[in-house]
Amino acid sequence: MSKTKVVQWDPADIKEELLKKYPPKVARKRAKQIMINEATESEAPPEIVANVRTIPGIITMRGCTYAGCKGVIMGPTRDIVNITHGPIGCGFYSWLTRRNQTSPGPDGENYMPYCFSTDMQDQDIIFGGEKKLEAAIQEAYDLFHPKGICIFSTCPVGLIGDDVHAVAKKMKAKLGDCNVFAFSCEGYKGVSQSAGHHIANNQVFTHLVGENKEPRTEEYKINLLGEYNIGGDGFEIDRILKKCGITNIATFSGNSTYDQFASAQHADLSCVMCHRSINYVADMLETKYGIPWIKVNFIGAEATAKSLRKIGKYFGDKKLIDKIEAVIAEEMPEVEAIAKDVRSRTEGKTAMLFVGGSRAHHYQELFNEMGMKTLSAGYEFGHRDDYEGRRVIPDIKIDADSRNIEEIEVEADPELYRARKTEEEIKALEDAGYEFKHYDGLNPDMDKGTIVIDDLNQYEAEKLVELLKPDLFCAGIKEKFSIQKLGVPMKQLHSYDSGGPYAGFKGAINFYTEIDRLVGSKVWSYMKAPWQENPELTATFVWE
Ligand code: CFM
Repeated sequence: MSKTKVVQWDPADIKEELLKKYPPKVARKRAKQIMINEATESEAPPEIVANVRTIPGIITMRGCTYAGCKGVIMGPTRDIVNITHGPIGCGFYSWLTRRNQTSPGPDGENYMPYCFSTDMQDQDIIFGGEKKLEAAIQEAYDLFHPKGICIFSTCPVGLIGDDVHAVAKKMKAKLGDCNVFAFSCEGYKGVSQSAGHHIANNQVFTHLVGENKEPRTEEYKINLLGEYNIGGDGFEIDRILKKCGITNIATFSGNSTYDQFASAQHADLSCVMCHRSINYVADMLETKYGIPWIKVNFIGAEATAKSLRKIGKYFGDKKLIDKIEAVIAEEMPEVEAIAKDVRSRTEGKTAMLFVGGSRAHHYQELFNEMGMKTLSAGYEFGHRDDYEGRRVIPDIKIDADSRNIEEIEVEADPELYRARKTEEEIKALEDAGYEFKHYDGLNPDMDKGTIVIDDLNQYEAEKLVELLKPDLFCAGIKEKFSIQKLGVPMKQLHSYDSGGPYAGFKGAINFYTEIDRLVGSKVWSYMKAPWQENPELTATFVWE
């Protein structure tokens, strides 16, 4: 494929091209998920349809509810034994496939390298798997004596009706010193992994948060919500927080431990990185314990500085504010020098970003810092608020699929609720432009006339690349090689390929230098797909 951009496409034509091959009914549905960003200062961009079922037959980029619960939220916690209740495939294929890093800690309690599964067989499906699950919990306990054991339901478990919660309750009582609880996170439970996040949030909040009553005496205590330590991002953020004198009580859930979750109620502020996966916990912490939450972003050096200042402003203490400024002043010169050098080569280059439910938003910061333009972006499983901002939440229609997920009732705790700021203090901050519980979503990041696409699929991804020829495409492993075969470099923004961290100041430097190499490499222009060289497939028998 030639990389010269011969045609200047109109976004409406691109949309039409993407839809052209579909049968009319499919095209009508997809049209509502492909949005031309027309936001202006005065008017909001058009609505996008999101968090709805993928049309059968389409090769989606999405994962399942079990993946969102077991893999995304609970996966990065090292000292909880995670048992997959189901056939071996679900456990095996979700075993260490996400690059959430951990440090084993002084106690060395780390079960992440293990794969625990009840390995259900045909007879368990027919006669029920509860006994097998009970035995698996007992076996894990006897071997490791962990603080907690979590049970994750896979599709067949839901279909045959095993009562995983009753088993967990029974075993918790029997074992005495081990917190056992379960998740009804069957893969089919929602339209994507997003449902699994919600289910995980509810159970962790119900069974774990608040367990550790030991008071905490550190200064400037925060929770970092929605940071999963992919490629070591969380390590870099923790380095910066520590340098500023900020205490991170609990990360949900990168490099986390049982005790971090159990102590989260001691924080005075929740900082939300990935809004999609964890906003439920942020809200529940506020309702039950009185901890306010703010949106932060540690992807991008400027964004990191901004987020630190936001934390400083909340606590309003001169000592902290000065320290934060000193840290920014110390870290920024190196970042800026490298950004400037890289920018001389990356300025004006173009990218497309299709990742999960928050990174297509966060990473635009890093690309902006390099002078790169995002032509098209979208989420696999974002909801409308992740595109259009939280202001649309009251207008989001609850459908049967969302109703499938339990909404738990949370009330102010009669003993532990403590408003961290008085109403006047909150108001004074807000009057000065401070935003609590605020998130604008992805659309405002995008230039006018760019294309925002929800639940992009294999066909549309290739078509987009063919039409717009970006200098870089960012998505996941399923997309990687099909895009590279089109002669366009592809960066995985889920796993970071083998790179990272990309968060914080050191992460920004890593990202700039890697992307510079990727988009500047000549190798892609030599790329010829096999069918371009030999249009006709030929084959011989091995015995010939
Ligand atoms: Fe949040 Fe994530 Fe993401 Fe996500 Fe994910 Fe991930 Fe992601 Mo892959 S929690 S929504 S379910 S930031 S695993 S660390 S990279 S799709 S954009």
